[in-house]
Amino acid sequence: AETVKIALDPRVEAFLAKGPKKLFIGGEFVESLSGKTFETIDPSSGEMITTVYEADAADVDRAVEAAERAFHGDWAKVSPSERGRMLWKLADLMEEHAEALAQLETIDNGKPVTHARAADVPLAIDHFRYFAGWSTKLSGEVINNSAGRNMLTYTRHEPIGVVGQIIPWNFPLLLAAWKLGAALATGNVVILKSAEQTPLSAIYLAELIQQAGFPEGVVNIITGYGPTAGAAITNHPRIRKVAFTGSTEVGKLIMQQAAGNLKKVSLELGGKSPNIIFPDADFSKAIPGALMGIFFNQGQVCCAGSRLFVHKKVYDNVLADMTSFAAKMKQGPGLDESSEIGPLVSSEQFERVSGYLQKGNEEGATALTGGSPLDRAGYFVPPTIFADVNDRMTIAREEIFGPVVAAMPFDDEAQIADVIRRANDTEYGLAAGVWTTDLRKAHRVAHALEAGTVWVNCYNALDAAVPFGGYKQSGYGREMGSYALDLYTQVKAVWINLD
Ligand code: TXE
Repeated sequence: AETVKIALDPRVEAFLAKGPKKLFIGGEFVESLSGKTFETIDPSSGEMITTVYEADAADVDRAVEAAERAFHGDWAKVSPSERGRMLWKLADLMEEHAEALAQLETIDNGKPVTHARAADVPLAIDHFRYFAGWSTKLSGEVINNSAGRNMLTYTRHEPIGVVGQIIPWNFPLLLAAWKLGAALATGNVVILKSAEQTPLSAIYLAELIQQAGFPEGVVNIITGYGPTAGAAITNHPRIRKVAFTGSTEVGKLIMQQAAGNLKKVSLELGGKSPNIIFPDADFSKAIPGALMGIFFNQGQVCCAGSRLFVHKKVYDNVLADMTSFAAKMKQGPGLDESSEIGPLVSSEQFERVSGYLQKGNEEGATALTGGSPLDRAGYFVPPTIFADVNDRMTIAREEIFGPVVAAMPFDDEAQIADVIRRANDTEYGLAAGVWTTDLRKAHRVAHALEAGTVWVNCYNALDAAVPFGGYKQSGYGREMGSYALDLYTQVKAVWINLD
């Protein structure tokens, strides 16, 4: 395939030229104590981009020291309004560096640069601005209690202290923003570990954090692997909270590790989200919506609409339209501005998703388009639509985390109970989609679906002001919106006897 890659932003070139990339601890860029490094790979070619220092438990200890010093020292002296200004300043700096951030995200993760420019970077900037505003709006309550008439009781919403944050590779910059925004607005200090597949944009962000004026040690960003650096965060007794986004499997490990020191835990995990198209849908919206719902970010989206339920009256037409569109999507390196879909993030993810394609074929599903990985350099799996899927097949039950949709007809006349039962027949509960022009049906289905987000006549819509998180094994807690403040504050009741 012919590709025309864009010229690299000089800031990206300069950034990549000075490797290995360092950890950001106590306001400085430092080598890991072990001196070990690892490679980060360009998924469009399989070639090394640069090397990065590998943190482990000793580096986490060092970050905890720096964070505690900041929490009890300089950060405690910063007023809420100054905190807000620093977050806003960070957003301004990100805007100045938007193109560099977008390109780095594409180089490391593989996603089309047009998407990184239109979604990842502006959403991350917005997120910091939204939470900058919350810095000055935190308050407790004064409570009239019955214990005594001359008793004054009030609550304070205080920061937790040192918080650990562990993020995955699908939206490296945006998820760093989701984690940092709420934690900093509420006055915490942070140790954030990026994913080993995609460390670069978080390190670049650390340079901007340094310029934004946060006192040293307030934000510490480390790069390294899960079982070493990640586990050192969850096991650390002086890190009082861990926020994690990643697989349900590792989410369970995080809870087990955190149980030993009872740190607070919030988890945003996997999904197998149903997307339901009723026969009265506006298909000019539903079809592109269903396609974007599964193919955006190469399907590496926790809330991807990976189980597509289409009413049997319209099933053949909807699938035919989706197939002709998917078959024409231009797939190529993310740095080619004409690419509509890029490679998967890593060789592991490529193997995992290829395994599911094979499983789908073996279990009797029919690939209307795609169905086998591409034979070319890089980790390319084509957009795949499986028809003839039933509810028990592996591809209908397990999170694939690739551009693979399992399409299933449903057959309700007036009743919607059956498709709701099937949609809810999963251990996951992150998101769901409903396409209908019947207002009553839309609300009834939205209420009945067991999911933390329900989109009606849209999909993958996200905003810093709207809570996001999972039912069932898709996680605990809600990020974004005012709900995220609860994840990073603890409530103190103060009693004053006025007698
Ligand atoms: O995720 P991991 P992986 C799902 C998706 C994907 C599968 C595997 O189905 O195919 O997970 O992806 C850190 N203690 N999602 O293996 O391992 C790790 O270093 C502490 C859904 O890449 O969960 C990284 O920073 N930390 C998801 C982060 O956890 C540990 C996004 C996520 O990696 C650790 C990504 C440990 N023992 C994958 N082990 C979503 N919800 O969006 C790993 N980590």
